Amino acid sequence: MRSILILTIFLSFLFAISTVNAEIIAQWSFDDEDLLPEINNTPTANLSLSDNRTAKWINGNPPSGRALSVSGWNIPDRYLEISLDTVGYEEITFHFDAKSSSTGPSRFKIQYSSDGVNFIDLEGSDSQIAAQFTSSPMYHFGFSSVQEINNKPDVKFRIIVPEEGIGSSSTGTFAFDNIQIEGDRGEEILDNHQGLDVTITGVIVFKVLPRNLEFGLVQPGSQNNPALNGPIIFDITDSSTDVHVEVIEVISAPFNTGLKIDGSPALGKSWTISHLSPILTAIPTLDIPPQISPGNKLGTIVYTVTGLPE
Ligand SMILES: [Ca+2]
Repeated sequence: MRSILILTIFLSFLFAISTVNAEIIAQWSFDDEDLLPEINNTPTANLSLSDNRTAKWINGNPPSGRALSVSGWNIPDRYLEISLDTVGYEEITFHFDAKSSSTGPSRFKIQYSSDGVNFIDLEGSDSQIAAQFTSSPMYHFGFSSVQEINNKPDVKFRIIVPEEGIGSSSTGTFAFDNIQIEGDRGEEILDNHQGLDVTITGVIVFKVLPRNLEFGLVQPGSQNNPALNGPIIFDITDSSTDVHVEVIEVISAPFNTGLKIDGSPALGKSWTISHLSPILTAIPTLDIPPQISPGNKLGTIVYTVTGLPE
């Protein structure tokens, strides 16, 4: 007797994403009397001064260390500039300590660039400059509403003195210490609970293992993350017919676009398993889109399992 048996099977993947606390992307303490960052978690963090002005060094905050002191703020739109790579980071914050001398600048504002070329004033960043260092950080600016600087290779920040804030003398100074840029690095845990053991009218016995397929920690933007305890094992031992298995649907991000099996998109993958050679393995991997939002997510793969006519 010829028969076609169809079973739709739902395998649920539990996808957990947890966001860790802010971490330092780059930090400058100036205690070594240079412009190099003490902490640099990007390939490119750099600090420079506009208009070929030179760095000098004074007592820092605290005074046991050093601080950067710069003169020449009697001309508008001069700035200190930081460039860095924010790939992998979001919720960026920028903080520092600053003070000015009596003939130095009185006000600054913050500008940012998401492409390293075009600069925009950070809304609400116009600030009066203190006369002395106080408890750190003295100035704090958040960019949670400025998504375009997240996850970019060439982001720049400027502490710029506008015309209304310039100093009265070229010898007046603007001093900086403890410049720090932080961001959240989304970390993701993928955990798949799949367990199946189905017998269909005594003809097909179909198992999928492992019960818990884990992808471990994966980063936004990463590709081909392997399942740590893969592969997927299809087992039709004790079946009396060959079986055709096909992925007909992959539901919810990032699985719908990111799940691959044996190197190609999971959707549409199919296998014919002989009952004479009843175990077949397949390698699952997962791509994570760069902008995947943190949070717990649940995805589903829908298979059809068909007994082929004898
Ligand atoms: Ca310092």
